[in-house]
Amino acid sequence: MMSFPQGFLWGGATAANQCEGAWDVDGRGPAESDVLTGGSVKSPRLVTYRMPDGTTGAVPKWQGVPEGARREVVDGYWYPNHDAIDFYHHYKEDIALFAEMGFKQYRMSISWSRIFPKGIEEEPNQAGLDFYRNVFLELKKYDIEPLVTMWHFDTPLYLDEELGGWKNRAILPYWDRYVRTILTEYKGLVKNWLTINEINNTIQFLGANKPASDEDFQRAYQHLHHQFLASAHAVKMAHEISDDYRVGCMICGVPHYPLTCDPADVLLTQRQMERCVFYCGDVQAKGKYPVYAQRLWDEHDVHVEMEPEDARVLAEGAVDFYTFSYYMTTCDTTHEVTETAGGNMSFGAKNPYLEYSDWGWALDAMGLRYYLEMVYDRYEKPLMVVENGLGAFDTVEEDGSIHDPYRIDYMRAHIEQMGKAIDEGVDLIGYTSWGCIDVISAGTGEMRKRYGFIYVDRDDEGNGTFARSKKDSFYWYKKVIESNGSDL
Ligand code: P53
Repeated sequence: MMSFPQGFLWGGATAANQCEGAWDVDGRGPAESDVLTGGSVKSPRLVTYRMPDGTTGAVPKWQGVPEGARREVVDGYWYPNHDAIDFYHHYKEDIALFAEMGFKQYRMSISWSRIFPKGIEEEPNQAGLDFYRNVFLELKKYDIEPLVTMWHFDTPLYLDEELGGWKNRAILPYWDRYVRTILTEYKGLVKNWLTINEINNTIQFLGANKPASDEDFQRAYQHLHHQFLASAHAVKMAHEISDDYRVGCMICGVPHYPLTCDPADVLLTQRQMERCVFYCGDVQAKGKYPVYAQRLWDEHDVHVEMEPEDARVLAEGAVDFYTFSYYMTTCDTTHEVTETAGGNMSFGAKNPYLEYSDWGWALDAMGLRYYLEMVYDRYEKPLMVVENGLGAFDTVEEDGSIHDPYRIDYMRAHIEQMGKAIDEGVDLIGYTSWGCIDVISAGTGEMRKRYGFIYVDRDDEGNGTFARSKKDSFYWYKKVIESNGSDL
């Protein structure tokens, strides 16, 4: 029998840049997510820019803009995050729907540039602070615990352009000011925080779209070192500011499997896990670089610049709990790859034992149990699954109903596997499915890649009323929460 503990934190997750919209409202400054166009599984999202001579252009996100270009919002492109699903003006209605499903926890993020529009201001933007205070007060009405991500793919564009973002250690004082501000401001309203969303994406996806040079690796590992410090600072400040605060890391949990039992494939897989997944979680959960880090750096002649005090800072900034997103698994091989997964953000060889989503993501519920047991053995810290779900096309019937048995099947299978991991002793304390209300896809910028229990009337051309409606999965998830995971 599945045994979710009393007080298990059932809920859903979103991110500011993918749901709020109101990108230039009430003093908010542009973020890096605001210069991204819409895309699809076949055509990548572009980042738009302006050259010194005034001409404009766009390149795939992973390619990097030309020398001398400044990323900017320019005419003639579609920026889906600008309006997103307009949560900024619908949060009361949306939170009421979350409460109707019985949410115990709602994972959301704060948009840094709503609080510090450029990132460099001395004083925060009051309207931005007020917005999140109102959201937290609304959640409190229904006893929904917020789980708040400090950074979810949305560095203020100004900081990114002027300083080079996370590549530059000089970002840290600005980060510290932002984090101290929100930790002070929301004391008493929030208990659980996450620092950097899917921190390992910087290294796990490096080289996936185009071959990476040693300089690319140098930049990626340096960027991560600064994010590790930022995360450690946040943990330390949180503990100083309130005894109620707990801070977690957030890892993109894509387990790697060897495609064959050739020992060379097994060794390759272990090394891929180290680079893509464990490297970040180890530093954040154990408070120090793992032994294999030196090998990873040496492979690309990387020299991470560190200050003498950094080791102490990392040690003092180990997280209280470990969280991760879980969507898929991937396969590694030293042999010739005959069939690839071929999706967006899903790479490697195709697993013949698994089905794939319409976006090429491997559907693998048992992989979630594998991952939970593996990371619990490794860290022995409380775990939360803070993203999981099926991005799918939904159809609205003539009577307005939305039948999504595929989503229910996906989630049922994953929740079953979580129950089994708990039965084996894993200290799993929460589950927030991704995009509990339909949001803009991070990978493709699409609206039609939907994850929600709640449907939002909005399409990829910007048509729609933003009206919310309940899918079949809404009623199903309500029942799951009501029965604490026993009625699936
Ligand atoms: P979308 C890649 C692989 C796995 C998860 O993704 C990823 C990514 C980056 O796109 O992102 C996380 O919207 C991320 C969310 C995102 C969600 O997964 O591409 O934390 O912001 O929306 C789902 O389908």
